Amino acid sequence: MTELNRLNRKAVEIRKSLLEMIYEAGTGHTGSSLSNTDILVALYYGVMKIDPNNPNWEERDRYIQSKGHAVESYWAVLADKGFFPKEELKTFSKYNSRLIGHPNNKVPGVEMNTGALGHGLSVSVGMALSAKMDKKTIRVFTLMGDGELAEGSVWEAAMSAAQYKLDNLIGIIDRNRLQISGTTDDVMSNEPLDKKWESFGWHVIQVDGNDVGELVRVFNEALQITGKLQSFWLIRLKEREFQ
Ligand SMILES: Cc1ncc(C[n+]2csc(CCOP(=O)(O)OP(=O)(O)O)c2C)c(N)n1
Ligand SMILES: [Mg+2]
Repeated sequence: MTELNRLNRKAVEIRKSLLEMIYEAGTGHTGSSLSNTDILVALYYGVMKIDPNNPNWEERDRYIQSKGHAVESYWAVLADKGFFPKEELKTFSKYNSRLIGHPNNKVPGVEMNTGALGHGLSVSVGMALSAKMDKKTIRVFTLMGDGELAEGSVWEAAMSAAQYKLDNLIGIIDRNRLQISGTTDDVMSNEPLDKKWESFGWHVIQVDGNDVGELVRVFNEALQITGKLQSFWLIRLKEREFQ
């Protein structure tokens, strides 16, 4: 099996696993989790430096899921990587389970409690800055929703990332054009999205967020760029038609 087939197959397994969890629990964020499954697979199976046997390994890359509600794909990936037993996925959203409806750092592998949108990028800026100060090669990956960008704190963080020249921080936007109460265009349009980020000093790249192979390629390409003020990457879905 080629590497690409392996990753695509993994994405199907993760989707199956998260749908089973949601069915079993009778609750969950189905669309949001399916939306970022390929991004998670690319990061965890093709890009990030992590060690499930040593979740607190100091040199590990950091992943912050700022769009915390999409937790089911996250739990499925962490279990599959071996951060905790897969069997535990059956307890999702049940009484006394640590696999609650949003990421929390009682679960090995989770760096930050998220769910209240708009905070992930700020904390990521702090992590990336401290890695730089400690001269460590840690990379920080932050996944945001496009509806989440209505939170003003995201833009403060975007500005400070440029101020501190954080070329070890990669911001990812899951550009599915939907948020909880409608389309992003109707609720809080953020167009022109690429130009906004560019004007904040970020290097923007657009990629099909459901193409695992492309995602791995683009992440690795982004990571080659160091020492430049504008080595910031924004990943978003190519424009798609929604019926
Ligand atoms: C501060 C805050 N306000 C409101 C919510 C409620 N909420 C949960 S999901 C969501 C929509 C998120 O949309 P988006 O960021 O586009 O995520 P995705 O489409 O990937 O699910 C909202 C508003 C929240 N979690 N946090
Ligand atoms: Mg969205």
